[in-house]
Amino acid sequence: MKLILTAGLAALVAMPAMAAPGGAERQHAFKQVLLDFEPMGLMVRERDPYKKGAFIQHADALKLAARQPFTLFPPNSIDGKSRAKPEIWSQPARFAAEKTRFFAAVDALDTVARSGDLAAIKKSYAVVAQSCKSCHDSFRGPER
Ligand code: ASC
Repeated sequence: MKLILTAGLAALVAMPAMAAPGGAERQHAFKQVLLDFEPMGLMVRERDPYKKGAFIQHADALKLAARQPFTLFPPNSIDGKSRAKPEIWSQPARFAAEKTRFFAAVDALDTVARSGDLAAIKKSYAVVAQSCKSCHDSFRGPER
């Protein structure tokens, strides 16, 4: 009996953490992506010195970080903090195609990072940035 009560209480306490994710969770996850994407951007724009090892570390981390936000788009998860457009859910194949293209671009950047070929890295970085923009143009609404 005591065990059942304890388990019940634990489930109740855990509920907020288990609530469906919304805009705030997605925005946090996308900000984590920028923590790796922006330092690479500074290097490809030659605002910071290019360092092969640091660039590879960011490219490795980006591969993991880039996947995370896309686990946080369950149906009916537009809330007050969300810029997600309803088209994400009404045109799932188009959204999935953007996601697939983004992951492919991020994976290609990680591969080319290992070459240390800065000209090739710049091109690959631009493909990732274009993928961000393409998805935002179709599926991200204005700030609210
Ligand atoms: C960024 C950022 C984006 C993309 C996009 C690329 O650094 O925050 O949303 O790149 O602007 O065009």
